[in-house]
Amino acid sequence: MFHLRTCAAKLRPLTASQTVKTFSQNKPAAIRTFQQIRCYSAPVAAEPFLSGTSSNYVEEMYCAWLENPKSVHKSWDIFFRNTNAGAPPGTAYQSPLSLSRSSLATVAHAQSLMEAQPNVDKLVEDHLAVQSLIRAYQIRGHHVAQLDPLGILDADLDSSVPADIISSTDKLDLAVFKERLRMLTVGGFYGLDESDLDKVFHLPTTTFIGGPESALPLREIIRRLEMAYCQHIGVEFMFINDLEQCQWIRQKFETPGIMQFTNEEKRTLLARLVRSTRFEEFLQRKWSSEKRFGLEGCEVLIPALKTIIDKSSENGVDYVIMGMPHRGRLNVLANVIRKELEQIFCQFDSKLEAADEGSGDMKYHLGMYHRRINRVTDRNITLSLVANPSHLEAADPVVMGKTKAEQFYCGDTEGKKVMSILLHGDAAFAGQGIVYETFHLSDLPSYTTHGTVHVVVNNQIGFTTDPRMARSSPYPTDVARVVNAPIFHVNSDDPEAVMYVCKVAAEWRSTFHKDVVVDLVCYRRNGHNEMDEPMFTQPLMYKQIRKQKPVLQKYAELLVSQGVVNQPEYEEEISKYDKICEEAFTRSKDEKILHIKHWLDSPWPGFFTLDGQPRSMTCPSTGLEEDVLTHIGNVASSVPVENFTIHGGLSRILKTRKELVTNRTVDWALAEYMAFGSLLKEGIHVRLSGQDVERGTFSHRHHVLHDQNVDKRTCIPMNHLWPNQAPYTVCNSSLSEYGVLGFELGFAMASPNALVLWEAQFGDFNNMAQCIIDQFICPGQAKWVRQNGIVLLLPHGMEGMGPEHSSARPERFLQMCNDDPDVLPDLQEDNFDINQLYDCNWIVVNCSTPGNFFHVLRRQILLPFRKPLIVFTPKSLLRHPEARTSFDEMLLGTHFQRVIPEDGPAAQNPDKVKRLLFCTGKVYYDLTRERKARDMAEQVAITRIEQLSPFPFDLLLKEAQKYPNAELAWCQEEHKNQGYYDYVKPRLRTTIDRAKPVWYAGRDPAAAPATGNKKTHLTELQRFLDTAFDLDAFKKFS
Ligand SMILES: Cc1ncc(C[n+]2csc(CCOP(=O)(O)OP(=O)(O)O)c2C)c(N)n1
Repeated sequence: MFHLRTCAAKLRPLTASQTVKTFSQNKPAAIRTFQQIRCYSAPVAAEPFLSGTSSNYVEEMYCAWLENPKSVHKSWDIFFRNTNAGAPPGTAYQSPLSLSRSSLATVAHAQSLMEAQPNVDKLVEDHLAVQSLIRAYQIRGHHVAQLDPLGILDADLDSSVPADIISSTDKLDLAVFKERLRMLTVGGFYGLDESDLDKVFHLPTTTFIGGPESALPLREIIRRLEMAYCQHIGVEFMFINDLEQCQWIRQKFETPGIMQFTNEEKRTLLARLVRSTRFEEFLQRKWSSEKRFGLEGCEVLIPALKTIIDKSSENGVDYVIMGMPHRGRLNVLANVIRKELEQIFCQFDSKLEAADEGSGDMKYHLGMYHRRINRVTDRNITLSLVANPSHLEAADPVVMGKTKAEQFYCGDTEGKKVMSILLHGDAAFAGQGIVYETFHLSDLPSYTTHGTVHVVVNNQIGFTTDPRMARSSPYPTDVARVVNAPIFHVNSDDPEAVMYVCKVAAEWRSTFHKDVVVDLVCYRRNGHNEMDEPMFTQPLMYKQIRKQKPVLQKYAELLVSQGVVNQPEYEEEISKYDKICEEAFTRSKDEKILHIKHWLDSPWPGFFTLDGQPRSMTCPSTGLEEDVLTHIGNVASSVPVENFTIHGGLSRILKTRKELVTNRTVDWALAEYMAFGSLLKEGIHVRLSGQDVERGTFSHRHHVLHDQNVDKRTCIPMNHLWPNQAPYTVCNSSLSEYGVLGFELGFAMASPNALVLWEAQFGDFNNMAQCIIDQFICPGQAKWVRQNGIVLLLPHGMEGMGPEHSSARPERFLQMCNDDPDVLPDLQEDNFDINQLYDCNWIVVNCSTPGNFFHVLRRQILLPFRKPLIVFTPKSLLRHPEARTSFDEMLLGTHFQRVIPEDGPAAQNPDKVKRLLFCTGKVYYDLTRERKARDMAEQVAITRIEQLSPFPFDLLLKEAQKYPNAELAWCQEEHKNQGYYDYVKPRLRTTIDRAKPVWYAGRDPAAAPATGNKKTHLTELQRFLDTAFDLDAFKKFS
């Protein structure tokens, strides 16, 4: 009644024609509008038979009548006409004089029953009861669907049958069924009588169970609902708040006889099951003591994925990017992606050596990329399986990011050509928060991939843990409900039901471009891996599993009994595939060496030589012509569109920028602008993503201007730089570090010709994305031979803001660098600096000037290879008057400075220098201020290490040698057990062959990154500055 009351209060009664007009005018926005106009005239609302539950039913009738008065029963037509004409409550209903809509005998029977019905209340109530019953099945039918192939577990962890569903869990037991019906009918839930079972009821427009019929006897209604919702498919969709989408799903599952397969399709399905099953059996025969995380118990996964791919290919998709965990990975590689079997088999040969770098345990983690013809559609299709760590679900956002990039670079703005499929285990899908974070990216404009098909291998166990101990939600898939994704649970021992839901899932994606979940409820025939004993922990389940006939055998028997195949044909199919495996096995023995580069998920054709080497080992100047700098500066300080009103505060910021450009200098924001803008000119796509990056957390960037007078009107000046420039993407992200960094990493995988940056709101939040950093960014190339040039911008610095916003944890990034602290490399080597970069696992910098920041960003793209770049970015330096760079240091011929040497009076008379302080980043400005205050410019030299890793041994050796009489000290503002000290000290000692000590000036060790007390912060700062400039400070230790 809520709708009725509120709408009736708000709206005056409309005539039928008025209302119809309103409805049809609103048609294009049908779904939302539908709900908005869901209102009756006041007299209807006052009808005595309208109660809470009846209102939905009558609303629906009313809406149908508005669209087409003939679509509803004559009695309703008269009723609505009368109420709209102002008939007083209780008088609008008239028994129909003639009911001529259907020629069906059943309907005629129903009509005669209706006409004979003296009591209109009873008529409405009975219809409402039937309506409620239908809705109950649509909402809760999946709870009683027969989903578990073992028949011992309830997929929703609940053995009870919802109170408003007539089915019993044991449908064969007629007595139970009758009892339940009796409870729900006679004086029970629905108020129907058992005799009503043969009465015919008009079907509402929200069901398709009637097929061509608009009315059915109750008994048949129940039977059809049972068929649609309570067999081997459980459809969860009624939470979707879009009527069109709900109708679409109802139509797909309720329409009688819709689940039909041709004999050809059945034979293809059988052949695919043969491959899936026999592949695992082959591996088991050949390597019985190897772990392979086999698919036994969910062999149907292979035909399921192939069906999704076939259907998507039919709908225009030509590139599918997949992510998956361990379970069945080899089978997917072999039978879905079609990796050569010998390449897979030779992974089991522990004696084979790898031709290239890459760590072990590869066969469950390596990726793959393969272009081929889809045999069903005869269209080209590219399949890519993204390499992943064992951290379950971590690859989800990476797959999404790569998919988005591939869509972006081929101009596929609606996801019609490129799509992603993500596979999950049930325990991981329910347990890992990254699943939720990834779902939340699915509908954001700069992150959407226009629908992912999720397939859950729901073997109802996680290693040894029972689902009842592993999740609090009924299904492992409930997380998908937050984005209104329909969820199709299906019993995996019914291959045809599986194929059907996979077809529907693929159609859903290509129709609505939204996520969808297929939950393959299955079992795991062996232990977690083949070496594992499952009976320790799941004895009864595994007793049942031992009795379970493999799905291939069951399906083959079914098809033989149906005459679709005969036994010899089936056996022939098996021996054909076994032979393929055997031959590949023989060939695999000829493989002498493993080529991990054959397992790349994202090859970059053209970027490397054919051998996979960089095309050169040099890096050109990262400087620019002056007119380019000036042009970018002018655009950055203007509003490049007409009639666009910006905020007054922003006008002042742009004015200051303009002054900087006039004075040929840049601050931090302008330096970034110059780097991005110039790369765009060179055809390099730039994408900056992260929380509030558009404006910049510290309000310094302002890459998106907002018209102060027109809602949502924005302008991105960076996209107005040059006529044929590459596009610039800047996007505020969802509040997820794990998800968004993973996404950007995936985006950066797709092409080497893009600068992809992720900025943390504050650097310390990078720990929320630790898994992406530890498992992908740091070791990605070493594990998977895959380069990636992602840039992490991590605001860092001790500004007295307390422990929560100070440290981006440089110590962690530095601790994971692969250079040896104790070995001095060959400094005479040609291109020493580039070689060092090529060998490192990532580059870590802390720039002290905007100009150097500009150079390092440009170098990232001008290098002939790709490495992740970690940049500790400043906060106070963004506005520091001394943190400025002249155009002169950014012109052609200039480079990124790995080290900025002292260039003041100390450098003029180096012999007189008593102390050489090494530092990095913003503390430099504190040090120079203090040195000036103490008038020690001749005694103390200060050298900045801008590139921390790879460590600039060569340049620092020169610096150390330049000041022969100076003590060496490392100065940092971070606590001693944090920051850079532990990384820098041994390397500096190696640089000078341990000839001198390297002293420390900085904060004491501490548990927290910073004090929460501003005064203590300043006291600590002063204390370490005192140490840095007290030339006797270290005497007591020497
Ligand atoms: C993030 C993470 N935590 C723990 C593990 C260890 N682990 C490997 S498989 C597994 C069970 C996974 O169960 P499920 O997701 O249901 O997949 P299944 O193995 O049953 O296919 C666990 C806990 C892991 N790989 N990743």
